[in-house]
Amino acid sequence: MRFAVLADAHIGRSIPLAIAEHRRKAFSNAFTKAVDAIIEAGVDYVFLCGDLFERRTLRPYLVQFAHDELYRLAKETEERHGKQPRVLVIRGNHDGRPQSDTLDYIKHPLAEYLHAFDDGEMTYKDERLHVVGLNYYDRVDRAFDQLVVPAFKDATGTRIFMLHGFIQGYNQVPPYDSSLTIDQLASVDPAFVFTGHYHRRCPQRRLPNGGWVLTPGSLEMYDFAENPEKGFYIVDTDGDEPRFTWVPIEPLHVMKQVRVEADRRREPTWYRDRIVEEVESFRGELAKAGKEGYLRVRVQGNLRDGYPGDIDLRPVEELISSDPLLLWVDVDTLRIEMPLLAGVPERELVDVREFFSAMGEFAEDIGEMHGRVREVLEEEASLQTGLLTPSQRAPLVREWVERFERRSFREEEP
Ligand SMILES: [Mn+2]
Repeated sequence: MRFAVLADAHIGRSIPLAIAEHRRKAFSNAFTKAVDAIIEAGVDYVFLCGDLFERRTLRPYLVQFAHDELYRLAKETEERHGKQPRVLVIRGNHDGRPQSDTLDYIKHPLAEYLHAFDDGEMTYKDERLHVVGLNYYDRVDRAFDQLVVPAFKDATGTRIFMLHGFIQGYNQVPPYDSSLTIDQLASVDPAFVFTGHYHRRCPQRRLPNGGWVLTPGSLEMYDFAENPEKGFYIVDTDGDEPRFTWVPIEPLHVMKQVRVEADRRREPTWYRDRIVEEVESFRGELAKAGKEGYLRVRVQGNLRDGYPGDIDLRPVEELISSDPLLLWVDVDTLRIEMPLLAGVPERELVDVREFFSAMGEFAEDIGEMHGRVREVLEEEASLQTGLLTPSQRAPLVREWVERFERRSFREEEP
């Protein structure tokens, strides 16, 4: 038998929204390439391990697209290889919930090649296979004990478990996420475990019972900072040992994340220059690859003066509008720390004399004293505390008292 094992096609994904059309195109393109390669390979079974779609509500043309591509897969496999492939699909967390399932859209009474697992009946059986398909559950460990273990009881034929969830010790499981262990998988004695949800490709791993676990990862770059190694697996089961063949799918665009990090406090212009350098170097990569692409620049460090908004990104915008390969640059300045004194810009916003104008002529005294104190603070204040010593402060206090004593604040008689 020959299998195609793929997952996380995320058809319709449009994040980042600034380049939504490019992103949707990339995911549709990846799915079409996968279907082309599956037709070429002439498989008996296709395992779609969840997140075929990006979300429950999609543009109708994308649902039609997925439906048509699966139909093409079945039809052309039969024409070219004389066999009817079976497409088995489980629901991922992006494909909706039990009562409102995107997979309903691709089901069709005449589409005999398609089997979408539902929550009531988790087993697909034919003369060769016993497949248990577990749709996405928040608590995959609990669902495994309650649903999967019984579904493998008395199974005959090649035992296959499909799930959309993490495997501890095989995928890098994010903290606090539910997962299954290698030993749990082995406990139902599967010949193969095919998984989605984890977006990075993992090479096949032998289970303690002698079976195999396999995570193909997503078909396209789901996010920045992801490894661009995308594709799916063909598995051949004839022979003593199964053979696993990786089929790469080149991402449509170059999608990359870089960091700009300051070693010490730096001017806004320093950050601007480093960011522009990164964008220029990325343009070089695009030109070399002959591909369009988008870049995220994560900026981190301390500002010597000014605000993150003072980092002038107009040169970056000019590069985007002048270079057709550069689709988008996202500069993330959230990790920039502002200078210590940047918290007091409002001092220029208030005119002290005007603020105290109700005090008549004394407002002029207050304004003068305010200016003097600020001058002294700027020249003499401690760098650590921002304060004056008592001896520096004393003459100012004396002068304040004198100015107060020269005036009486009783209201004048009408
Ligand atoms: Mn996914």
